Amino acid sequence: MTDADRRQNALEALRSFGIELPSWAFGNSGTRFKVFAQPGVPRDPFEKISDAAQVHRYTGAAPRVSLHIPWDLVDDFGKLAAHAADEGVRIGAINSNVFQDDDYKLGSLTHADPRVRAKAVAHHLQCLDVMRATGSQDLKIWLPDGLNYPGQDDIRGRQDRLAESLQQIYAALDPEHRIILEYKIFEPHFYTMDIPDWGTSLLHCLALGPQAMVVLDTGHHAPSTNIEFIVAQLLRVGRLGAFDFNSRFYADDDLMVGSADPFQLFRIMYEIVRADALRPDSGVNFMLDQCHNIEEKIPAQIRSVTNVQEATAKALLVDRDALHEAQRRGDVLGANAVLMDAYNTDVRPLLAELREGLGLAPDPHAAYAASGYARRIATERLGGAQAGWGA
Ligand code: LRH
Ligand code: MN
Ligand code: MN
Repeated sequence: MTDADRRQNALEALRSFGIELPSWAFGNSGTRFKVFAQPGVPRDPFEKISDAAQVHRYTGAAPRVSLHIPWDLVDDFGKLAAHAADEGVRIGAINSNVFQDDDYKLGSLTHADPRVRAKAVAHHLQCLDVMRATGSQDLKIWLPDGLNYPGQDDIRGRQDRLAESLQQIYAALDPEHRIILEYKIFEPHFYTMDIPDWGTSLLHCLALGPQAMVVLDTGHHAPSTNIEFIVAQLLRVGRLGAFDFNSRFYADDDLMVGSADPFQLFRIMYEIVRADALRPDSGVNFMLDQCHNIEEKIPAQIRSVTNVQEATAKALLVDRDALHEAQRRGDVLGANAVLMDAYNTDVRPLLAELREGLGLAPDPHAAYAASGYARRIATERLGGAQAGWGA
């Protein structure tokens, strides 16, 4: 295959590549020290979707928005889905939330008290109803459950209770639904989480059945974990359901994806391309899970989408024949050079061409800035809502 063919193939693959945006990225957020309010932030889920639609309008690559329940609770989810359609986007994954209720202090799906477990299961069944009303197919579960002290509760007993609770939720899925199960090494608990790693998530998914898949949040590992290895491994067994993309320097920083370590993002996307998992029907949902505490939210989401597109374009440009040949020969330096050649390619002209082919402006950042939308929402919206975080 020639360079020109690879370029054409990359354009083709990128045309149908979509990244899902988190509704909570558009509200005010912060750390436990301070939430900095921004002018024009959305006052309700309808306005969050309108803002997310701006990102799609200028990138052509962000067609879905994830919701978080109850942060995005509305009376009529059919109306919310219709609003999304009017704005040119769709509702994506529905995130459950069992981390802001006193009852869940010692656990939710793992809690020792069957009454609390039943309440947590019921919340997930409510999320399934939201999925039915919005046409969403993914129930995304991240649990805050865990322990702060050795001996606080029985580690193994909690796994058994978790398996049983998950089974109850799984039994309520419609045939087109999936559970996507997220893991996290620590926080809010510090001794152990009940789903601390991909192995634990995978074991629960395997026990549940084919409609359960693992979610990999790039900020949820120990420093220096080789994330692309996990990606390759989960793809091998067909259980990588989704990403929560973001960047981190220290812990679960939720910074813009590709800002801290664009090379890592490229290595992850190379494993995706290698497994032919970029296709919209591959079963991998490429989502963002980020907060923009000090930067403008819509431009930050546009930046995140373009960062993912750049890493993906580079991954698509890898000369895989040459790489395979060098690997076969045992040519260590040659193989590494093939990968680095692709990484060091400036793909911005390719992405400008992609956008022009879609009838978009070549530079989405400039196009959004010139649109006047930020000024309009700042005057039209007063008293913007807080994102779920950082109260
Ligand atoms: C937990 C998490 C999970 C939540 C989101 C707001 O740290 O990554 O995905 O739903 O943050
Ligand atoms: Mn996440
Ligand atoms: Mn997180």
